[in-house]
Amino acid sequence: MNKILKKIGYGLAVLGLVLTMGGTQAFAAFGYYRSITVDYTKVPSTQTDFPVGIIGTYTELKATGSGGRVIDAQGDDIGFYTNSDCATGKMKWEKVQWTSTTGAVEYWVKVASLSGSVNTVFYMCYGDSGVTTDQSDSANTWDTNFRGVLHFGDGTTINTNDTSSYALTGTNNGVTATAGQVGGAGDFASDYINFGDNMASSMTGDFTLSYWGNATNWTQVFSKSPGGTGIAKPFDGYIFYTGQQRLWVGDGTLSESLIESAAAPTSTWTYYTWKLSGTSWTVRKNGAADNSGTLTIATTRADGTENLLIGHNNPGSEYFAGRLDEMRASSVARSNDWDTAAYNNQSSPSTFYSVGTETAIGGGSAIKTWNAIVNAVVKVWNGITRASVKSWNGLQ
Ligand SMILES: [Ca+2]
Ligand SMILES: [Ca+2]
Repeated sequence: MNKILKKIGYGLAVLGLVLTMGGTQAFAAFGYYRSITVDYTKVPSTQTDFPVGIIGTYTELKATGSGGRVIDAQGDDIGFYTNSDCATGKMKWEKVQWTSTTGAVEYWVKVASLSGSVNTVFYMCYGDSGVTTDQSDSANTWDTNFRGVLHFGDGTTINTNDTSSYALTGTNNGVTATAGQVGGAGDFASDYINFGDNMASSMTGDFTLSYWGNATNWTQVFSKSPGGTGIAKPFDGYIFYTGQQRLWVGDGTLSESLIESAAAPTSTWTYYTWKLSGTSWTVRKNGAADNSGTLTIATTRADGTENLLIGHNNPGSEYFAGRLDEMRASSVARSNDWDTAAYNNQSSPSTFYSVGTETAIGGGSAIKTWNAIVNAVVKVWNGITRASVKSWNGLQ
């Protein structure tokens, strides 16, 4: 009898422990998910470690006090997972914006393999009282070939810092927040951002520069050049006299330029990509080929001691007048297919991916979780069946 009582006592202790564990797991879990399905027809070929922009307004992502599902005051209980259990397959993402009252968000989620042949699915998970700290990981969202990533803030507050793993500080000289192509943009008049003598030492070989612009005067988008008659060290985005955008590069002795095929549009959001791959250089506009050429100077560029400026030259009086958004610098030549996928994502997020209806995860029941553990653990421990445990304590 004593032995049996001891066994029951021990069993109760174990069950108590299991109950505690089960309860903890059940309450610290996401309550809901919506699937994100990227349309493969918007991705010309499979891309690796591609940052997908999740940009839109989703009412479930409002705070609970505003009628949504998000519990944490900073929206930290919103996450992205490759599995619909919202517990395994945690992805890397950057949070640029979460507006508690509207559910307007801008996230960049790193997708290990974004397929060009079948739809890619992952999950936006939300509503977890157990998550109260920031789960984003901006530095690891962008692969290390990204040497600069600028989002320009949320449209209300300007942010001129780089969010890539290199985390460069951009000193703001008058650029203000405004609405962008993607979330917020920078509003430039006689303003600029100064990154100091940075970034370009890694960009003396192949590179890719991309940005959205909406301008009345595109004169000077970026510059790392002595200005005047000095050669670009290594690049200078200065407009041609007939109104086309023009990229200069210099190898330390000589410089050379590539010019877009037609004048830059006025006051229209336009996506530009400039890249160098060996002796081939290319300008792309809105995700499609625009102009290309063969570089005749040395394929290794020179990096001078000048400051890298956005919206201005150094020294000089030329300025970009308009809005700039989502600037990226990479120390590799990104493929044309990568560029087209990025354009498709940023120009029309809602057709690049679809969002599934809300699904509740696991019913949210602590007892359900506890019973699952009982079946797996206690049954094996002492031969007690699921039925007898249920009848023993009246739980269903
Ligand atoms: Ca928090
Ligand atoms: Ca932006």
